[in-house]
Parts: sequence; C-alpha cells; structure tokens
Amino acid sequence: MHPLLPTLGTEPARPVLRIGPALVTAGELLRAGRAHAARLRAAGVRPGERIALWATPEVATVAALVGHALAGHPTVPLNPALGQKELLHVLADAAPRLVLAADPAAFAARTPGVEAILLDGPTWDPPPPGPDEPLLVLYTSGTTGAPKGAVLTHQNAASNLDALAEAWGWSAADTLVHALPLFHVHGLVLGVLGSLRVGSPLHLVPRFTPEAVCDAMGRGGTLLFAVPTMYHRLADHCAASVEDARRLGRARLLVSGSAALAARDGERLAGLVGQRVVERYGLTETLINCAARHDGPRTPGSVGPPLRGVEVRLVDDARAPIAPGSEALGEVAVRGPNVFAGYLNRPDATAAARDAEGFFYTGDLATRSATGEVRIVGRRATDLIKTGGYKVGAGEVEAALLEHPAVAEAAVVGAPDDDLGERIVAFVALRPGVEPAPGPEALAAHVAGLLAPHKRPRVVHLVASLPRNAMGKVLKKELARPR
Ligand code: MLC
Ligand code: AMP
Repeated sequence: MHPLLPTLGTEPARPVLRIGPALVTAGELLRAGRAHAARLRAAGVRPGERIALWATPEVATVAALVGHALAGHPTVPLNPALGQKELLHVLADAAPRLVLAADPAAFAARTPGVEAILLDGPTWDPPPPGPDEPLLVLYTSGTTGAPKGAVLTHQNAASNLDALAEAWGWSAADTLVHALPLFHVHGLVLGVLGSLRVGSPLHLVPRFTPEAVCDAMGRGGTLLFAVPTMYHRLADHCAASVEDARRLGRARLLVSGSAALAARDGERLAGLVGQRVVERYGLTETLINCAARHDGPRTPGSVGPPLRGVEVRLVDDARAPIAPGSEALGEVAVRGPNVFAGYLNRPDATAAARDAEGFFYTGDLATRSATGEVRIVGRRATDLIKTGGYKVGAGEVEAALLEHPAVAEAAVVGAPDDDLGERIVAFVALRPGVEPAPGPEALAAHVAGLLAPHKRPRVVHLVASLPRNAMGKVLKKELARPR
C-alpha cells in the first residue's frame, strides 16, 4: 500500500477519474503510474530527481503525477500558458531531469527537449518514498523578484488531506468536481491528490464555465472545489438558470478557497441554490490551515477553525503572540505537519518566513473569535495581488513591462474587482519618440507572453510620469485610489 495513495491499490474496477469523455478506473490509473515509473527507471532517472510536467488537464498528466509520487520523483507542474521569461526562470531554478508533456509537440517550441509521457509497457512497483521526501515543487509569487519554488513533502500532503477529509466528512462516497488548473495547491493537491487519497472519484472539468460545472454536478457530483471568481460567475449563471441552481443546490458541500469569497456572492448563492458555500484558507507553502467544517457553523466571512494538527497563532508586528479570543488583528503564523520543507535554492527566503519555533509567517492579517473562528481581513504586503485566485507579485509584472523597449516607468497595483477579487492595474510612462508607441492591449499582451495570461494587466493607464516621494519611491497608495 502506498502511504500517500492508499486507496489506489484497492477495488481496481472503481472509477477514479473522469475528464471529458475519458473515464479511468483505479486499476488503470495505478497500472499507468507504474508503467510510467518503469519507463523513468529504464531511462536512468533516479528517485529524488525532479521532473517538470506541462500540467494540461488530461488523464496522462494525472497518471504521470501518480507515477512520480509512487517512485519518489518530485513533480514541478508547469502552467501550460506560461510565458517564455517565467518558463526559463522555472526551468533554470528547478533544473528538472526531464520535461514531460502529454502532447510534446504542443510545447516543443517553448521547451527544448520536452518528451512524451509514456504509460504503456512493463510496470514497476517501486518502494514508497519516505514521508519527508519531496512530492511537489510549486512556484509561487512573492512581493519582489521571480516566483519561488515551494517544496512540499509527501507528509505535508498526506497529513493535510486527512485533516480536510475529517473536517468535511469527505469519503469514498463523494464525487468531487473541480475546474481548477493543475499547477497550484487548490486543483492539484486538494483536487487531484485529495480525491485519489480519499478514494472519491474526481470529475475534472478541463475548462471552467458555469454551465460545464453545473453539468458535472448534475452527473453525480457531491463536492465542489472552486475559487471565489468561479462562485461569482456561478451566481450570475444560477440567477438565469433555475435548473442549474437546482443541480448546484443538490451538492453535499460547496467549498471556496484561494481568495476571500465576497459576502455578496455568498449571500446571492445561498439565496439561489439553498445552501451556504463553506470557506477554507491556505497557502502554497502551508497547504490548508483553516476550514469551516461540514457539521459546523457557516459564518459569512469566516474560514473556520484551524484544521486538526495545525497550530495557528496571530502575532503582532514584533511577532509576539496575541492572546487567543481577544479579537485583535494580527498576522497569521502557522506550525504543523502541513508546513512546507522550504523554498528551493532560497535558504534566505525560507529563513525569513520561518522562526526558530517552526512557525511560518503567512503575511495574511486575521482576527480570531472566542470560539476559534478565523477571519482573513487583509494582507501585510500591498505588492501582492490575488486575482481570480492566482497570486501575482506586482514587482514581476513591473519587471516584465520594463522589458518592453517603449516603457520608461511602470507601477502595478491591485484594484477591487467584483469578479476577480482584485484586477491588475498598470500605470506606464512611455519613452518619448519610440515608434510605434504600444497601446494598453499591446502592453498587456507583452506581459502575457513573458509571464502568464493571468498576470497581464486588465487595465493599463498611460501616464506622463509616476508620482514619487522625495526618496524616489513610487507612491502606490496614490495610484491605487479609484479613478
Ligand atoms: C486573454 N488570454 C490571453 C490574453 N488575454 N492569452 C494571451 N495573451 C493575452 N493578452 C486568454 C487566456 O490565455 C485564457 O485562455 C483566456 O484568455 C482567459 O484567461 P484569464 O483572463 O486568465 O481567464 P479568466 O476568465 O479571467 O479566468 C477566471 C478563472 C481563472 C476563475 C477561470 O482565474 C482560474 O482558473 N483561477 C483559478 C486559480 C487557482 O487555481 N488558484 C489557486 C492557487 S493555490 P484559455 O482559453 O486558456 O482559458 C492557493 C492556495 C489555496 O491559492 O488556498 O488554495
Ligand atoms: P498562493 O500563494 O497562491 O497559495 O496564495 C495564498 C494566499 O491566498 C494566502 O496567503 C491568502 O492571502 C489567500 N487566501 C487563500 N484562501 C483564502 C481565503 N479563504 N480567504 C482569504 N484569502 C485567502
């Protein structure tokens, strides 16, 4: 029995994964994963060597992920829409032994040496990796610089998924539906590894639309994982389709995370589908820290109590703990088996985020009620933007804009957005005399091509110059004012 994926070896005829028309059983997925592991061994890849995977939403991607988990190869999932600059950074930093894709031709121009995922042929049942072995390297943005690779272990994932299963009464009797990307914690760890660990079949919707999600829920989905932007769009859709509102309302549990669910969307959905969405709170570096329970209160704005085994502390500016139950605002610090092993190649950043007691400092600001319910109310850094559930560093977008030959100065802020939570807004001063002068759309496309489409500014203001203080620092607060 594999310690991370124990249920995969039981009841081989049980369906575990549906993507579009493809339906895969536990036995088929385990066989494909073992065949993948055998191929890698035959190619001389040793346990512990990282493998990058273009994370397209298809069966081969999941099978490769399983093969890597079985044999102890940390997976570095790549956003299929990743731009050239960010891709080169990730590949240089992670230094994977192989880069794999279900359809290598689709990525050959961007990734020299990309190889196909091969799932047939002889199989190998490798000895399971130890609990502290790396399972995933997930790239996440910071306030400055390029994204950092967060190293998550087998134990991080296993302990967190068990705690979530307990909080949500999540069992093999559930069918999980999600339409999330497979290169972040939410879709990959909770969605794919979670359903494979718990033994509940996963119905993966490869491209989010409200219609496709409601259709999947109508085909037996009992549990839905989605980001607030998806719930916002589902609320709009359900207001127009009574039938789909009914389909969604039949769910056992609707779960939101990765960003704050707007109170208005929570209320609208409750009115339309007849049940409240529950919220949970996490980070790439810690997986999930708090979750509203399936049998607990569904308080709007609350992300519930800390998960079993996760210690959550609120601290003041000097990192001194705030007395529990005081309702005072503090930064969330977290300790437990869910906290990652560190950032790849970045001991400096790892040390800055963790203290001697093992607490990880999240940068999120929260309050905690006398009953232990946590409310996330903000973030320390203004240079981090959460848009559509994706974290984006303002600095990486500014650096990408500055690579355009016509750009003299650039500043990026997050502006409130009903749909995305925050939208990325850029202020750009162009160099005089560079022809043709790019317009807002060309500048947004420039960023999408270097980084990823979700990192492109949704609004670009062309300005003569940026407001700066006497030290020359850009006054972002002035820019962030509504205009
Ligand atoms: C638009 N597109 C462009 C473009 N403009 N492509 C290239 N250049 C341009 N200039 C394309 C995109 O590639 C995409 O194509 C389409 O237009 C729309 O892209 P988008 O703007 O990103 O999509 P949008 O409709 O806004 O997406 C909404 C969304 C998405 C909710 C579906 O934001 C999403 O999937 N969010 C989930 C994020 C997530 O999983 N976060 C979890 C982080 S983990 P196409 O055809 O490819 O769609 C975490 C921890 C925790 O936070 O607690 O969970
Ligand atoms: P990421 O680095 O993409 O994993 O993003 C993690 C961040 O998402 C956290 O630090 C929070 O700021 C935010 N986040 C995740 N879940 C929630 C939630 N339920 N409510 C508010 N913010 C959240």
